[in-house]
Amino acid sequence: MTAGQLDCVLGLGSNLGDRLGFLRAAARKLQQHAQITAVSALYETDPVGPQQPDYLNAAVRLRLELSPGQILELLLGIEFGLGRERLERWGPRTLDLDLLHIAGHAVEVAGLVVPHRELTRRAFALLPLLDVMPDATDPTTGQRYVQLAQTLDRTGVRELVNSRAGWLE
Ligand code: A4P
Ligand code: MG
Repeated sequence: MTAGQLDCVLGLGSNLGDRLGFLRAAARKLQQHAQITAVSALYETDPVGPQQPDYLNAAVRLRLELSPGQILELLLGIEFGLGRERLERWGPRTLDLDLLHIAGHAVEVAGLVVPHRELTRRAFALLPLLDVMPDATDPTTGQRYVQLAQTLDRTGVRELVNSRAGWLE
């Protein structure tokens, strides 16, 4: 890592259409702007929120030279480009990209809160994050996420067999 680079984890989710295709397309677009240093397994997950189809969730770890605000803009641009329509809170979507965590940084600026507010309450976000950054800690409290994950309800979060090896390739 050089000065100015951020070590981030993004959460990816899709529950409409070709779910894996959307996750792959999003990761490829991210690769145009950043180096992906790790990719999680794929998880089939029961929806949290209104009734809707199951999600496919994953996480990628990125090293990039943008400010947090610029990262959010990049994510929103990719979501928009891949057909995301904003209809209801926590509702179904072709693609959801969340900035889950930035190593060593807590951020609260206009429209952006990192770590993601729901991260430690959601197994569908925290388990993929731990695949790509096993030693991640809360930047404010120093608490290890792996420890928080031990008491998290994992019901409805199913790791897909053999999905760690290269769904992105
Ligand atoms: N925003 C603030 N902080 C962040 C951040 N760290 N990362 C702002 C990304 N965005 C952040 O988010 C709304 C706004 O939050 C963004 O425009 C950004 O300015 P959104 O995802 O576009 O809106 P939303 O979906 O209506 O609400 P919300 O609360 O963000 O939804 P979530 O939390 O993204 O949850 N169930 C399963 N099993 N798997 C899922 O992936 N995802 C959701 C969506 C619901 N249920 C799910 C899943
Ligand atoms: Mg979101």
